[in-house]
Amino acid sequence: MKRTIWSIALLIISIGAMAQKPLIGISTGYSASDNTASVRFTYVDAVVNAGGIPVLIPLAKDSLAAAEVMNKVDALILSGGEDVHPFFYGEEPVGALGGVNYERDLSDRWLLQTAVKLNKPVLSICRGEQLTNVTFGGTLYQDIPSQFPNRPVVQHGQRSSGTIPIHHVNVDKNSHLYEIMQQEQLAVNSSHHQAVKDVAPDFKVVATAPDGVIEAIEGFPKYNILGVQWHPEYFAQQGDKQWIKLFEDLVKRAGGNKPVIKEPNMNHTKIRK
Ligand SMILES: [Mn+2]
Repeated sequence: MKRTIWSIALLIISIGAMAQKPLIGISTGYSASDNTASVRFTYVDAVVNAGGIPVLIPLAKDSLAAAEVMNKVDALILSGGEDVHPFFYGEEPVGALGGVNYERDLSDRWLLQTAVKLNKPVLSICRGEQLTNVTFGGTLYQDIPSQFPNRPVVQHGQRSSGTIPIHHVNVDKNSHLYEIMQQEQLAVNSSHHQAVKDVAPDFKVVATAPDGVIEAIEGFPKYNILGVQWHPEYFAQQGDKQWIKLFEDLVKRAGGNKPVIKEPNMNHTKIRK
């Protein structure tokens, strides 16, 4: 009898703990030719390691579908992917523009706009960061190597595994990113050839690469959005305690608790020049 009472008590405590876990929506890639929605498991594991419940969001076919799903989740991660269509910032495509996915651009924009309307926090990553900047009125370099004014640029399209930090970024001490990471310099991975050019109104640049390429933007306090140009989920998937903080921050902004991290620290951020 005693054991039964204890089991019930533990179950209630467990459910109570589970209730603290927010639902973290993750935008997915969309392939019309393959008829698939997909996303790297790095995002999923990063959310789980940070104490959130990952929910994959397939392409929204209209703004209502985006609003319905955003109404159910507690936060949004805008994941990486194709180049943003230059029409969204009033430009014609340059020769070096990569593949674009207009339907996904629309879906991601609806998700983002609804997240803001519903005051749901956002972490946008790589293409997600670029799309965030464009959605709120900013512009992009369509292709860093051929358009960025300062030469030479560091390698932003790394040829190494995404689990290897390839260049540094300098972090603005007066930023939410610094509050999370507590480091003025971070070693990051880099898998992009586009970057923020003109930052959107009410957003500010909070990290730049040594060549001046913008690597992170924030919309606080007007927009509950942090956008990073690199891929922290690769490190967070492996249990890197430092980079999991970025996802724990999203979980916290979504109303959840800081989880207990059991995984080992992979020490990616210790690599320095
Ligand atoms: Mn980079």
